[in-house]
Amino acid sequence: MRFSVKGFEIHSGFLNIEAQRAVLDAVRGVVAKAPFFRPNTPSGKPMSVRMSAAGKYGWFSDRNGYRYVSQHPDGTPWPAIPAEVLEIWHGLTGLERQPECCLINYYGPDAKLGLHQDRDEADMRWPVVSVSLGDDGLFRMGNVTRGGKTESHWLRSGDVVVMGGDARLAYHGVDRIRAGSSTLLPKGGRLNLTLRVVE
Ligand code: MD6
Ligand code: FE
Repeated sequence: MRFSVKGFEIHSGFLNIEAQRAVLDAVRGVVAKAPFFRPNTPSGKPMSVRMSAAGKYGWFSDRNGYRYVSQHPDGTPWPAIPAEVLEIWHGLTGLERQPECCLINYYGPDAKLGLHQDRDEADMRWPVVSVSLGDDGLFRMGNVTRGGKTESHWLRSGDVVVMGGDARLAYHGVDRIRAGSSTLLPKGGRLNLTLRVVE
């Protein structure tokens, strides 16, 4: 089922359980080489979400601000974006252009992600595609400027969101997860992959 909330295109149940497991296995392969870390916000507080990445660039944050970097904090290049994940990008966007970053976010039971814009990329005409696995996450969608009305939707395992067009610079965030709502991840929690063209 596909519908739109404030310009965010939500593909509910896009990945069936087998496809979710295949993507999860691929993500495990990435995280084995590029372990999760907790970035600090520019103000110096550790984020509650754990992060890793695949592709030419990963996303990073510390006292020097938010930015894309070509290496994991341990100094090694990021692993390649798995084919299973690229397939989702191409299947939904129809683009020939490949994403250069697959950011991997892991939410434990108490993790959340404040309202933000994705604006560290060079060209906002490219969409961002986001894949949810594991526990449900309450996704809040707002406007291209801070403030105003927001709408929330529970993203479930296998849901894919395309943020493009007028929604590309819309504020969004994850208020909370519903711990224990999915059995996909044996230890629970929520994984979110976001695919972006960076350059
Ligand atoms: C998340 N997602 O769902 C966080 N960004 O865990 C994002 O921040 C996001 O879902 C850009 C486009 C789609 C998203
Ligand atoms: Fe985002």
